[in-house]
Amino acid sequence: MNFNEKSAFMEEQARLDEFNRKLEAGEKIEPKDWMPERFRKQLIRMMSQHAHSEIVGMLPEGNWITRAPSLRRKLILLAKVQDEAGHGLYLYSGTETLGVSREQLIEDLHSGRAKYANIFNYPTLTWADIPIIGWLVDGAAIVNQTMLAKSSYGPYARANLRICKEESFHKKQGYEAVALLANGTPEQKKMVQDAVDRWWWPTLMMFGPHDSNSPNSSELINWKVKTKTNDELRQSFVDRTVEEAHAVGLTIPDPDLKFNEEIGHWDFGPIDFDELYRVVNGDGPCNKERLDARRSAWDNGAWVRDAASEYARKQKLRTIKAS
Ligand code: BYC
Repeated sequence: MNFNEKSAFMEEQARLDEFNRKLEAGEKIEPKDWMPERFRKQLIRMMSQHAHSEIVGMLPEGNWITRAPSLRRKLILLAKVQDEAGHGLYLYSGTETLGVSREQLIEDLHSGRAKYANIFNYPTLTWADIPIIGWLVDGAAIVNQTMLAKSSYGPYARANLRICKEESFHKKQGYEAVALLANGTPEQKKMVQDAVDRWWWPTLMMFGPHDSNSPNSSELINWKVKTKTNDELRQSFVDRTVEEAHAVGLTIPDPDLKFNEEIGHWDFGPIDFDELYRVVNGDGPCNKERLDARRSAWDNGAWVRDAASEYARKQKLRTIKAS
């Protein structure tokens, strides 16, 4: 090693030591801080998948805005779907701090290269699916994102903190509407139980594969991007949700569900991870419909993006002329 190589190596080592010191001390890594390339890549992967999930997640619910059963429910649903768009924007902005452009991320989604949460590839068949998404899907997201709000990457942690505040309203409105249906007419009870039966297992899949099959977890946990494992979070979701289901007289569609007195947790049956991988890799009930809807929204919105950038260009020219 010559002198230049040796000093470059020592500089790199000093940067890595500082990065590790910050993680160890519980300090956040910020966009201008040095970070290992692999850390940056892992964050881009995870944050962009999260951003895509929020945006694609607007579609199954958006589908019911015109058919909400009352003005109150329509207002709530409109506000919720709009919140999800906002979450996508915080997360795309956060991902851009890592040096990747939003256009590239959107292109990855539209070309089918990027992943997004499995759950949004299932159809919303009846009105009861909307409260169930609020209760189960947003409920699962809160468990996961409360942990991510403590993530070691500053912009991701702050985005999740804000998202969780809104998600907690989403879950509450969902559970309130679920409770109403569960205590309603026999038809309403049947409709909401059918929705629980269809959404329960895909919701458990949202937490990802078991820890023993999760290739990214240990690295993310070492870097404190994730502070809990997929299985720990899934168990915490099951424990709180089973109690909520029983409180309103709903049944969880799992014959193996049983409270384990010894460990103080609910044991549950095996998850069909083949289904998770099938859906994530493009073969779910609605993958094609979701991507088609995203692409056509992007194409139809081209004139808005053009008008906005032309306006910004003219404003800039005016400012230059005035100065
Ligand atoms: N869906 O090594 P693993 C919302 C992939 S939206 C799809 O355990 P990791 C809402 C995984 O990406 C909130 N793919 O990965 C919006 C990886 O593939 P690659 C959505 C999944 O990263 C609108 C491979 O499987 N929340 O709340 O350690 C309306 C191996 O997995 C899934 C987030 O996005 C899945 N479920 O852990 C209503 C949270 N699971 O990339 C509500 C942010 C696994 O290596 N993300 N995969 O090819 C995370 O917390 C983590 O990335 C995961 C996976 C827990 C999802």
